Amino acid sequence: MSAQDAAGGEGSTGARTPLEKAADSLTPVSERAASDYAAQKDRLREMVDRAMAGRADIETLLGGGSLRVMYDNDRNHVAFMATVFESNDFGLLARTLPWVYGAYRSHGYSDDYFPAVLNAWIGAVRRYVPAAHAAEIVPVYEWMLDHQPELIAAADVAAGAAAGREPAEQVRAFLGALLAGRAADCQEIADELTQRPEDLAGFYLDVVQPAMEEVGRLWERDEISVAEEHLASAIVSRTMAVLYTRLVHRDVTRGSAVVTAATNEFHDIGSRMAADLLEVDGWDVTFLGANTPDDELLKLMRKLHPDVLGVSVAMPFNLDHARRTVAALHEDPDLGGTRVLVGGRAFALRPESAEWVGADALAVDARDGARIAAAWWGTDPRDAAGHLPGD
Ligand code: B12
Repeated sequence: MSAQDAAGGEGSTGARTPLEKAADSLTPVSERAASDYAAQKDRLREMVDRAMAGRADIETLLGGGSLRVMYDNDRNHVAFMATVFESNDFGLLARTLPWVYGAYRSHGYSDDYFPAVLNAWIGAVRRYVPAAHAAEIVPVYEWMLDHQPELIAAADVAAGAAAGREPAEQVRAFLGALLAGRAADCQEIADELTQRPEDLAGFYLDVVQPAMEEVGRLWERDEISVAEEHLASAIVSRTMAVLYTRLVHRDVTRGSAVVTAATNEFHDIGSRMAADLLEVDGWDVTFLGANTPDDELLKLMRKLHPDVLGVSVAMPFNLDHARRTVAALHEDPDLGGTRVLVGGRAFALRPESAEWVGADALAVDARDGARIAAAWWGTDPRDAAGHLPGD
């Protein structure tokens, strides 16, 4: 199964949006222009930080938001745009921008912030990227400026669709306990729903994942704080650790896997689920958690020679890290036998990115990851609907 096949599957976000179609008009950027932009990332960001912080109207533009968060956003922006230019995937740009506009606006940023910051990026690109290559990059920023109304409308549509969803009863109960900081109640719900190792997938995918996605929507709408988001993540990690010791100790009946979040990727709950479900399914799993540096991962891979490497990417601006890891793996003759499985929110947004990263397959969720790995190993105990015995 190739990443291409998987891209058309369950995880696909469906038909192309009008913005994606509009982005077809953009001219691909040359490799040298993309690498000049990437090489100047820090300077570009510093100039934009300074230009924005120095504006007399900055408080109004940020709607009371902090400069610290704006600096983080600028760092994320330049990393993301470097990936867009390197991949020439303007569909990724068109898929991600409405989320960015929606999240910034619900955190109080004024609509005037976007043209202000985009013009600041154009100024920085003209200043630091050689003119011939700046001439390739600037039209992409101008395209964003020209599509302000469409971007704002798309952000509203996305927010409306998310607001219409009502979480299921168990998800509401788990989410309520998470946000109230009642770790013991979360554990009780988890214990009730997971009598056997086979129950883990259902609890992870049908309760924890939607609850965490709702946490994300609440944060995006500025209804909970970053601290509450951290609280929810911390309780989920503790709950999963208890379930792991109680349920995930099976004989190894398949190969070995290393599972990690990409470099700079701090979302590790999804990869942890993938690791647990592989282990339940008989794999010998080494789980590394968040933000594993590429070079250190490679060193460990050379020691372990796993059959499968699972890499998780939630943030589109970390796709290039995953790509570098996979490229380094493919260049190493000792690691020729390792197949790469990717998963995470970045690919749900843009399944085509799995191919760009160089993955052998894309998993739409953690259960799918175990199914793909089992198929690679050659013995898949699941029925035609993809369920494990007892699922
Ligand atoms: C908790 C959280 C955090 C925590 C993470 C803690 C932790 N230990 O993981 C912290 C606070 C660190 C964080 C930071 C950030 N976050 Co955050 N975060 C979330 C949140 C609320 C939940 C993530 C989660 O656990 N989801 C549940 C898991 C189970 O889902 P999943 O990751 O998709 O994994 C499933 C599948 O994708 C798959 N899978 C995933 N990986 C793999 C790997 C393999 C090998 C396989 C087989 C399968 C697989 O299996 C899983 C189960 O099915 C999401 C909301 C959301 N919709 O996910 C936002 C979210 C992802 N974050 C977001 C943002 C913006 C950020 C920050 C930039 C700012 C911030 N909020 O602080 C930083 C970026 C940090 C970085 N460099 O990575 C945005 C991203 C928007 C976008 N453009 O895509 C989101 C969507 C919130 C939102 N609605 O706006 N975040």
